[in-house]
Amino acid sequence: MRFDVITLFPQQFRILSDEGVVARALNRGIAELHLWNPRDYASDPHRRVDDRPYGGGPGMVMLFEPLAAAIAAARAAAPQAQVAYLSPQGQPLDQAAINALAQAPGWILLAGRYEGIDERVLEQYVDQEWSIGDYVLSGGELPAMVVMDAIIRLLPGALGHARSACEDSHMSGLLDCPHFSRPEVINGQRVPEVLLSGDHGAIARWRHQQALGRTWLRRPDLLARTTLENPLDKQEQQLLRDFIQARPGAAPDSGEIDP
Ligand code: 9D3
Repeated sequence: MRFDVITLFPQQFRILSDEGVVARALNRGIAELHLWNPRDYASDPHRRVDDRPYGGGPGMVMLFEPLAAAIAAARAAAPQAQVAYLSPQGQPLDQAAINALAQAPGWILLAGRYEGIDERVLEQYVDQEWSIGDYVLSGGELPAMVVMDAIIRLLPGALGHARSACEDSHMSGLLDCPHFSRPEVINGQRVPEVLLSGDHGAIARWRHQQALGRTWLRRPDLLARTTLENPLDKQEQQLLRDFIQARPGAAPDSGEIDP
């Protein structure tokens, strides 16, 4: 998959290519990253990329012309790609959205700075608008990197072991179970006995029960949505009942009770 990123801060993307899963995928040719700086497309002698907003107010707005020229250059190099603008006003992404985005041949990602971009860029060039959550960041670069990381790790061959991506927390719609490694005892805290039993059936049931129980406790919203699409079978219902019964007083964090 090919990514073309429009950014005033192309150096920030070295975080992706320096080390880790994404860096390996880039080196193996599983994904490609191309960076386009609107400043290189600014036509005036001062290479301006921002100006004051019409109507007044604080902050600056990214100018139409350098952005449009950078997007046009990226489009010519990646004609199959759609343009996505990272913005707090965008569609909030979740794992289901990322899974769908991973099917595209490529994306042109527009990372904004300042207060935002001239609205006419959106009207003329942008196909999709994405947010990574309801909190305020100082630009679209980190969101672009977050989205690329989430997509690239799904691409065939990006992870060492093929199983890990689809067994992930959120892929199943449930939170992950707890994990333990050596040593068996740390400051008096023992590894749960079942994990040392060698009984693979019992271990799988315990992990599934922990995933169900932790999702019920911490993310009842997630459990409700997941079970709406894919209801718990009899065995899963029993695992969750046993988890809840083993913890007197436990209730979902939100305190939500079904009406
Ligand atoms: C504090 C400035 N805000 C005006 C009241 C508007 C604003 C403009 C630009 C807020 C944030 C940003 C920069 N953020 C992004 O470019 C961004 C973002 C985010 O801040 N949160 C979640 N997802 C995203 S995607 C891009």
